[in-house]
Amino acid sequence: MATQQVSAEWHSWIKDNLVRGCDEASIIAAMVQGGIDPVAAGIALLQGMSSPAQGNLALAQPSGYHYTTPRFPLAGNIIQTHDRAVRVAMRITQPVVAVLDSFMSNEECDELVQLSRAKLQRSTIVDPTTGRDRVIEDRKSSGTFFTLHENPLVARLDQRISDVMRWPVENGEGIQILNYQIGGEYKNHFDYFPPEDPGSAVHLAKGGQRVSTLVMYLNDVEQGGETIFPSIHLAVSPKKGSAVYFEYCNELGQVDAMSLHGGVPVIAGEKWIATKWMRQSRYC
Ligand code: PD2
Ligand code: ZN
Repeated sequence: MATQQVSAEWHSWIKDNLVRGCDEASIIAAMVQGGIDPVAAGIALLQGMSSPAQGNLALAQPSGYHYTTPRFPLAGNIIQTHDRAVRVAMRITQPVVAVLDSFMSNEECDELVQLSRAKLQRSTIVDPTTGRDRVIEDRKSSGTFFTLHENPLVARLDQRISDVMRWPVENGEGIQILNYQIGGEYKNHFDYFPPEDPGSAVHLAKGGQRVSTLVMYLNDVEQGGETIFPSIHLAVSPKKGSAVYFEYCNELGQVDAMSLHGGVPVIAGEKWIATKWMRQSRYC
């Protein structure tokens, strides 16, 4: 069976062949012949073409993370959830990222925003040393949480989210709603709790590591506000009702530094999102 893991040797082989002027189709063909999955070969080629410096190449292979079988399905254009068909607009496998169309209706987006407006509070981050919540400039937004099944809409969405993320409802933290005004942003970060940070322990005790995220866009942003994945040069534009999924903790408990991501500043308009974080086990 073809492998999705492209070794450092393959990456350097791609570089050599690009420098020699080989055409892209023959590079991919040789990799597939060598047992690499065609999609993985294409992504590795794109990384080689967009990162001429050796340092960037190192970014693509940072930490020995093993891309074991993803939770998110590797194929299929539609994900049938308990109440809605969700369309896969694009997916990549290293890191695992997928953009989903029509995840929510306009009415559902509007209702979530209306239910949240009066409850918003300034967002915080986890202090890496103490584990306590802290307000910092890197995260300029306000937000609020719903508990699991807090109302019929949230219960329906929690189930839909679980169907798409292929992970139990009980493992999810409550849906978080975030609002960014002009200039609001969330600088590059990981959603997992860095195992080496002393402050992570208190959070890991509540259901283990975070394994995957779904960011759901609740409005169209006039300008800015993209969700970016700098390691893979990807920017996802907010579109009302769509969502971006990514996963970063495999069945071995390793975390994927390639999942680095951020929300870039809103330039015009405002941005509303809902976020779901899944844990390794039941969240408590
Ligand atoms: O606002 C976003 O697009 C965004 C991007 C990355 C939000 C988060 N992460 C998050 O809340 O973790
Ligand atoms: Zn995040």
